[in-house]
Amino acid sequence: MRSNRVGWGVVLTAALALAGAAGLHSCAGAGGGPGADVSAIASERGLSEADIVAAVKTYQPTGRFDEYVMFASGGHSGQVLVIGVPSMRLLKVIAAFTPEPWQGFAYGSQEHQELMESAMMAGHEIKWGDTHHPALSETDGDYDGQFLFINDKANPRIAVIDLRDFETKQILTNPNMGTNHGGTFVTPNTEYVIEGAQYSVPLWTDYADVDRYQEDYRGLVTLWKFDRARGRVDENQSFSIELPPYWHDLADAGKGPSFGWVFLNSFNTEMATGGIEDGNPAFESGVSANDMDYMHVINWQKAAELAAAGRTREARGNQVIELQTAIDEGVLFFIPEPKSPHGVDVTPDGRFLVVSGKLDPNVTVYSWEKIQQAIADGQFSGEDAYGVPIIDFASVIDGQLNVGLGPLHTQYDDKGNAYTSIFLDTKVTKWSLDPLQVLDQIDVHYNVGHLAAAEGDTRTPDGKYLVAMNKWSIDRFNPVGPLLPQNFQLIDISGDKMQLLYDMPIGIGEPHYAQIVKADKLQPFEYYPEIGYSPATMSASADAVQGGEERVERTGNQVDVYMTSIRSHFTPEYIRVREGDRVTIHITSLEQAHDATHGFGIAKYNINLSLEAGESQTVSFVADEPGVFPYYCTEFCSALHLEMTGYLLVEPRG
Ligand code: RUQ
Ligand code: CUA
Repeated sequence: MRSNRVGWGVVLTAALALAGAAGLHSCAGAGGGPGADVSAIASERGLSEADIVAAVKTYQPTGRFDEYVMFASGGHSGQVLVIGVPSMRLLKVIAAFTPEPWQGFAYGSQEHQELMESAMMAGHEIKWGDTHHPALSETDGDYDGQFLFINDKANPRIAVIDLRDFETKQILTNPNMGTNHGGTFVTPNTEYVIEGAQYSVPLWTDYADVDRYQEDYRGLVTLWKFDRARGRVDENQSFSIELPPYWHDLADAGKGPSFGWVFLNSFNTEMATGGIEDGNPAFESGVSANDMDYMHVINWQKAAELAAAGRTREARGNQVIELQTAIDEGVLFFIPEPKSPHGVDVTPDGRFLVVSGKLDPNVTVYSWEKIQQAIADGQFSGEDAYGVPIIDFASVIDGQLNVGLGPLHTQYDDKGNAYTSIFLDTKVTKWSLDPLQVLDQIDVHYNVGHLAAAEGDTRTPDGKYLVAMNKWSIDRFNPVGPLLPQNFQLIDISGDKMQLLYDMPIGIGEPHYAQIVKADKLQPFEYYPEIGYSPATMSASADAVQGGEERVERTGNQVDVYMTSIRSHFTPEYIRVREGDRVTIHITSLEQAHDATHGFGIAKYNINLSLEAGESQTVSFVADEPGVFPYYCTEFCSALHLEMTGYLLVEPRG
């Protein structure tokens, strides 16, 4: 049994001082019961001094809100996780790409059916996504709390989520990519949402074998024009830029002095095509043969002008600036970067870019001033096989710093420091930008991917908290079979030394990146602002049903049911139809109370809606199975919730 009897005086003093500061009463014996004596409990549970401090820093008494909210991707669950910081309580899983029954997402409503149809790719309705990088909308380089974007790497798509109701409003498909990864990132006023491809595929022809790789395969970056007033991307004003057939990784948008530019990492500049079965080098060695890959430096403002002027070529319905045009017009430049990079992270002041090459122990800091100068002077050290000018590496480097083996991704605090995740050493390294030096390191458990610091990729980071998003958890939690949760570790970065505060298991998918926003920037609805509101349009629904207007209308074999829900009944309570009828239920929640949600599930018909207060939805189906099917409210909404039910009666034909 572990015990730590050292330093109890200090701990108790600290705990009591904190309790006192919070205006609470806390003293041994007060109120009696086993909860009263902190030192006895800590000693019995084998908690160290650091454990108690960590507990005091993260515990939220009931009813107290977190200071920050983290939006984390859900990996191949296809969703977005919403987590309170510092308590690390899971607040919500937003259905982004994958059907989700609790939210009634894609379980029968016409609105979601239309969304899923708009999100089809290659003729398939896709029931999953691989979400990697969430991006909060920004104003002047700071999160504004209005919208969230997220990519689906697997099926190159982007989802637009409105943070008034935390629901997905739009899914954009990219017909010219095989997969994406350099997304989503936004420009500083959310002018554009950036989506970079990952694995190159043929661009101008529908099919080409890999032996035509260098001729026909291409990389691509798409800039989706965001219309903030509509809360939607405007596809007609969006465009792409053709890139050489390298593979592309993460991106970031410049800000401050580097406003107007996008930086995009690449790997496989070798253009290896794998095929070990044909005697070629395997992908993993072929794509990392060279010491350097190319950071892509892209002038998006110039590109937008070209697109507006029609200097594009159409590919599968999208406008694409051809590679040669991008070169001729000074839209695209390369700078060598240590091979197989992951993150490229612009510093808060926009003056430097930090790149981590996973196979190099250094972070490389590029100076935007020097890059700009090299471009202005036309100082290039050569060009790649496609004619893209290459800026000399040594001339634009501010410095390199050894931060450990396998650096991946960097975030910033409010004191001029940077934090880099170190995958192979399974650590986080804290370092200062000026002078370039390592300040601290902390072990994480295990194999950290991205980091997210409080507002840590904005113009004004907050410091305070950092979350290490670890891929493996191994021995951190109770065993749950061979598939284990990922491990989010909350780290206090307010002092000189980083302190580990909390481990949060993530038992749904594998998150990649996250962003942490000050909670008071979010202004979500408490309920939909009027009865009969459609989340699909964020306006009053033409299908809304007011109380007293409930009815059933039949035209031939079309049956329209105008239904309402309010604690604790559906009106009507019977839906009588005949086998083969097309049944359309227009259903409105008459509630206007905070948290008064009703579900609407129909047995055996694979239908379940979530009707938040004031919401209107429509569900339409063919009553193809005769019989008696109860419908009921799937939310425990009231004492008479079990009684909130009705019958769908489908009379057999003939
Ligand atoms: S990724 S760590 Cu898309 Cu960076 Cu996974
Ligand atoms: Cu409404 Cu349960």
